[in-house]
Amino acid sequence: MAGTSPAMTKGKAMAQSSAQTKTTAVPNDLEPFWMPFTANRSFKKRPRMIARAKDLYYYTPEGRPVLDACAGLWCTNAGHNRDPIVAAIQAQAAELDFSPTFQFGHPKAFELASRIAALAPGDLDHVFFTNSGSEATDTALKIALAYWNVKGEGSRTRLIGRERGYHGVGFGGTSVGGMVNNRKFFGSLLAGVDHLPTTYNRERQAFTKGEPEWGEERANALEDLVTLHGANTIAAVIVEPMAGSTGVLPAPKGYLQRLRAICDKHGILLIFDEVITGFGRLGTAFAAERYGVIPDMICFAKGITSGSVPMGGVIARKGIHDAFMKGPEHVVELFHGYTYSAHPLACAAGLAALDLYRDEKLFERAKALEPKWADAAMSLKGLPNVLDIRQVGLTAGIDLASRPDFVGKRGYDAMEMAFHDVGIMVRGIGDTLAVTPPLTVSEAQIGEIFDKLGKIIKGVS
Ligand code: PXG
Repeated sequence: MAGTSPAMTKGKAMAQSSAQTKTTAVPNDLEPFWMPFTANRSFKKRPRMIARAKDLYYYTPEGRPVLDACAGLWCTNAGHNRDPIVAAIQAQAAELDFSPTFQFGHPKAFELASRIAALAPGDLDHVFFTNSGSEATDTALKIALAYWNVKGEGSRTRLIGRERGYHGVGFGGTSVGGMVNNRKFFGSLLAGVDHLPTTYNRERQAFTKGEPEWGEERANALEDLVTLHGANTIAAVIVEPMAGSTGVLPAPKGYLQRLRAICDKHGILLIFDEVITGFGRLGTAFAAERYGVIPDMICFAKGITSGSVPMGGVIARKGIHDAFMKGPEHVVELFHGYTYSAHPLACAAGLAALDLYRDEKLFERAKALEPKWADAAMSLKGLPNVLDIRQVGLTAGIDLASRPDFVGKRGYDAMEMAFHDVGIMVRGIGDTLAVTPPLTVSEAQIGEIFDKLGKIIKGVS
């Protein structure tokens, strides 16, 4: 188990105390930074400022510890500022800061691609690197469209997402995404897509641990879209095996299997967006493994470097990659890529993170902790305003009743109170609280997380 050897405990204690005792100056002018996905005016009136981190803890500029129950933004799966990752980034910066991966290469890019391919299921064996999850989903959608072109089926142009899905903020990901606030201002470029219905149904599944029994048949909506549009116009379906950004919506039992079967029947590509579920979040390297379903492409990001350096990517099945490998050999096969695809610092961080996941058996650890985590999450049932609790892997979503005045206000109040008064970071997504700690979380910390959440939920009642 991570963090149990005496040497590590001592090292940890030293690192934590230096993180705690240090103080950091905060700039006077907070105005110029237009913060992403943030209520800027509220934040700047009462900032939630973070200066340092180690393992499960953030530290404010004054050195106050804040328990990170979110793994950053679902990304620091190995915990914060892990020594081997820090050392790998430092060494890489000193050795090779940048080299292009357009027409040139550096060794760690190939090494990392091999390591990721080895973790992926079935014949998903080629990795295209990006710098974020948004770029990963846009890349997968573009590969899907290009694939049908090179296969001579250029009429397959329609992309299908799902209501309450989140696939980042590029135009492709926004188009297939299913969150109204992320779409409603950006209408004109969001054409040529359709959406499956959400699988969430509170009446049928409230307070279910893990995958709900109800909802498999929601996959049949894909058959309806095939009837409406014709299979030969549909390029791909993209879904998150567990919808994270809309508050932890686990796939119903059998749903992903049924989606795979319908895609196979009609020759439609199936893309799993595993930006959150990849790298151990659900107790396996990828959620595809948990469900025994092999998609045609997997999008990843976040956990690949344990959040330390931006990186994302797409893992494609051999047949998809190979379809592009034809024509004159000096010609570029896919006109797509980013200056920083497979950036050396990200590759070094990725290799070090994968070593940690393997050496500390963190995916297995997440799996072993899941029953305890699920019980702890469900212990909040019955507290004021708790309408539903969902859980899968090391994630939990807690729906609170909205305040009568404003939707999202109770969730916002809870996040503020958590940070300022209780010393824990939780995500407020509207009135849903999402918790998803590093996979190194201890059983005692699981207890602490849900104890603190209980206090917060009572505090905002
Ligand atoms: N796909 C999925 C499934 C995601 O969760 C992205 C794509 C986009 O990744 P980038 O790296 O471009 O942000 C994400 C991102 C939240 C939250 O609290 C979730 C994400 C990002 C920010 C906040 O729900 N996921």
